[in-house]
Amino acid sequence: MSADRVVLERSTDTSLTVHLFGATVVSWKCNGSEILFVSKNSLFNNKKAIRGGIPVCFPQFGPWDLGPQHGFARITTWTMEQEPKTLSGGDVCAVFTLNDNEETRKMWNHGFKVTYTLTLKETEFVSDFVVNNTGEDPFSFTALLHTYLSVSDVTKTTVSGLKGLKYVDKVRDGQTFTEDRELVSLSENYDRVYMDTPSGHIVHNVTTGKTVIIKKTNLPDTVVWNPWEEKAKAMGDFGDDEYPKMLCVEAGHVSSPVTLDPGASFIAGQVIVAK
Ligand code: TA6
Repeated sequence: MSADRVVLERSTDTSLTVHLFGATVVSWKCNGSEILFVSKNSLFNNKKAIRGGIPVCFPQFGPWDLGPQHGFARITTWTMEQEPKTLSGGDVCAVFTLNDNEETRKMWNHGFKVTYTLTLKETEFVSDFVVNNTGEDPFSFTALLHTYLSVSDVTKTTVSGLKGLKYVDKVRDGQTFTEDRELVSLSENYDRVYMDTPSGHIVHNVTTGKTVIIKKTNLPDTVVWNPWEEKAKAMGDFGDDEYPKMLCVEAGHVSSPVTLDPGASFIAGQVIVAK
C-alpha cells in the first residue's frame, strides 16, 4: 500500500487496487487476469481524472454548468474510512468516503457524504455506492461508475441485455433510437446511454477471453462508450492505438436525476463477475 493507493489482496493472483484520487479502482486482477483497462498515458497527476479503471462520476454525469464534466468526485482525493479487512471466507473489504468540503461547496453548495464500499470476492467484486444528504436542503444529482473493461479486440466484444431498449446516441446529435440487437458489438465510435436497462449485462470477450457479468442495483442506465480512432487521437491521456483494447460499460443513474431530502440516502451498486 502506498500513500495514494490501497490494495485489497485476496490471494497472490486476485487483488483490487484503489487510487485515493477519485477512489478510482485502477486494477482488478482476477485469478491472474487484469479485467480493467487503464491507459498507458493516464496522467496520475492528482489533477486530471484517471483515464481508466472505474472513475466515479458524481454529482453529475456528463457536461456540468457548475463544475467539471462528470462532477468533482473523480478528481477529489477521498478518505479511506476502513482499510482493507479480510472477512470470514477470505473476502476483502475496504470503505472510502467523500464529504462536502470548501472546494465542493464552491461548485455545489450542499452537504453530502458518499460511502463507497468495495468487497473483493474470489471471482467478483462488489461496489456499494451510498449518497447521504447531510445538509439542510434537498439536492438532485446524477451518478455513474465509469467502468473501463480491458478487451483483446473490441470488435469481438459483445454486450447483452440491451435489446429493445431506447438509447440516447451522443454520436448522432443526442437523438433517441431503439436497440434491436441481442448482442451489441461495435466497430466505430460509440457513446450511447441505454435507459431503463435490466439489472444485468453479460460482456463476452473481455480480456484473455473472459466473460464479465455486470449486475446493477438502482442504476437504471448503462452507457456504452468507445472513442474509436479519431477521438482517441484527440485525447492526450489516451494512446492513439488503445481504443481496440477497451470498452466502457458504465452503470449509472443518469437519464433522470436523483433527488434527496435532508437525511435521505440513495443506495446503489454493481457486482462485476469474471468467468
Ligand atoms: O461515458 C462516456 C462519456 O460521457 C463520453 O462522452 C466521453 O466524454 C467519456 O465519458 C470520457 O469523458 P472524460 O471527461 O473522462 O474524457
